[in-house]
Amino acid sequence: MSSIQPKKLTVVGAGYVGSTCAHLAALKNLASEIVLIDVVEGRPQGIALDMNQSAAVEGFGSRVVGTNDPVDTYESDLFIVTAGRPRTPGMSRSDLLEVNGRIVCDVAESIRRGSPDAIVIVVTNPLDSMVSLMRAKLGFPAQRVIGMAGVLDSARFSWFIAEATGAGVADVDAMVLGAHGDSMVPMPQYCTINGVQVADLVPQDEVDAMADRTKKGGAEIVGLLKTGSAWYAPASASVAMAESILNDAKRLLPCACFLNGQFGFEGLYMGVPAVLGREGVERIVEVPLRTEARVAMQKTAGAILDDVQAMRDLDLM
Ligand code: A3D
Repeated sequence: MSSIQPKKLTVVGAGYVGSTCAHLAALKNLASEIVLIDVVEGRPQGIALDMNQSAAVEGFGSRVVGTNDPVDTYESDLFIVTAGRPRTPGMSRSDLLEVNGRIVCDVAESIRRGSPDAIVIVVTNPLDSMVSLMRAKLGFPAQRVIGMAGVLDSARFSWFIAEATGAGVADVDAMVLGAHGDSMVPMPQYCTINGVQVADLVPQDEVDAMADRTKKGGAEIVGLLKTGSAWYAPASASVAMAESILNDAKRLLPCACFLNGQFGFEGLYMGVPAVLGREGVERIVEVPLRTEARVAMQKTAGAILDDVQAMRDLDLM
């Protein structure tokens, strides 16, 4: 087991995604103190007690603190924000804009007040607009406010590729860029199995079908669960980003980053490959895009800007 760092990680929202994030982070000894905060009284405290009792079996050294008081989150190094409603069948992520937008505004206020140097990973949907809103409310440098989506969407694509090819999923690398929604942009050109292009192993129509299933990957799970959305893979993806930041591992991961001219876009958050380290987004990597992907990135930017406009119309930002 890795040694423990004297760091404070706060997970906001002790629901399915948040509590799974806190447990995964503890299992990985990611931070000496892991704070789990929720508005529901007793829930984060109960979950924290349960998790701390699992430490005796698992042997992790992180201490989990459950709370309803934002003061307990002060001076955190990193936040993973999962507070907000998930989708139910028939809902698009954008249907959550108003209710989750108000929650993100509240959460931003306590982060700004008590942890002005923190890095913030946003998970709450609709992801691209919620991360834009978080940044606007925090006023932090953009490299310290990042959205989680690309790691999850790429992991979903990887799983479908592994299933279709029979390859071990650990050997599969996939990449999905753009918005976290129907307009996301799977990048078959960057999908490989131990360096071998998936496009060289699988007919194009099968690759297209896997890319399409990836775009609908969240809705497929919502349809099966009926009462909420996915949480295991979303939590794994969020903790992978947190791990790269807290351990300064400088992993190249697709995440929602603020673009300042990269890929030809200015002033919006979008899923792009980025190096994550102790400073947050340390570099955005402008991989070459084929014409098809360029057109898809334009379309995805349009969808993101529509949601940002909807937030302005709601007076959220
Ligand atoms: P759920 O299990 O309902 O948990 C949400 C928790 O947030 C609940 O316990 C609420 O009490 C809590 N909460 C509400 N307001 C606040 C607040 N102001 N401060 C602290 N806690 C609060 O949902 P979930 O865990 O399944 O999903 C959480 C969010 O993540 C939803 O918006 C999902 O849509 C989103 N999500 C995003 C992805 C992405 O890939 C971006 C994947 C999965 C889920």
